[in-house]
Amino acid sequence: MHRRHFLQSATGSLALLFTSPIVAAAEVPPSAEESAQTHVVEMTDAMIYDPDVITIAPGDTVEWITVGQMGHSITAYENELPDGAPYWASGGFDSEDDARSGYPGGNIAKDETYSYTFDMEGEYGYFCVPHETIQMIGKVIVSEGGAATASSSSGGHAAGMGAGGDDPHSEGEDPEHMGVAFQAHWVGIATLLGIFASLVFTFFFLKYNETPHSGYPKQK
Ligand SMILES: [Cu+2]
Repeated sequence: MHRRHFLQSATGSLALLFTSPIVAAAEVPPSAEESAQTHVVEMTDAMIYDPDVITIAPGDTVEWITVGQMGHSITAYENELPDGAPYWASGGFDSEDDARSGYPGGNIAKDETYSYTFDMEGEYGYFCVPHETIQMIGKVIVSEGGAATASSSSGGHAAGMGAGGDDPHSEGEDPEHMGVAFQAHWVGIATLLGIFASLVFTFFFLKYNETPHSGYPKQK
């Protein structure tokens, strides 16, 4: 390879190394918003709520969507409501008994959704009327330090992880909510790589007046 061509392509790579971190940094959103959020729980043909335990902040909404062929209900356990919280269930039933006997009222068919906004803190156990016997059961945890508002406090984060422990998609583990954009790691790595590459180039230029593999003898 001719030395000039090698240098041109090498310079191009270097330029890429230096500009890509800048682009990545520019795309980082300014800050995570603190407003009410909507959290999606999928109801699948494996007959589970995914995630089955979700931690949210007061005022947040949970939206259940049936992603499989089979229909499901979202039905609150009457004895698993915070004190004073109203009964809730897909189909708008006023009690667990009504919801059980009223099914398939409240059935959420394929691609349909049911949404409910939780204002009061506490734990809300719920189940699927047709699949309760095979443990299609879920829980919504409403907590001021919940995953959605997971502040800078590591305590809140740990609580979120504990509550939703087996759920890798829980918002509590989203680093954006801790004020650190995920790309930051790559910005740092790319910058270090760029610095290192330019040092290597400088070294070989100063020592040999050549790049290491250009194949041109220096002296006549
Ligand atoms: Cu079900």
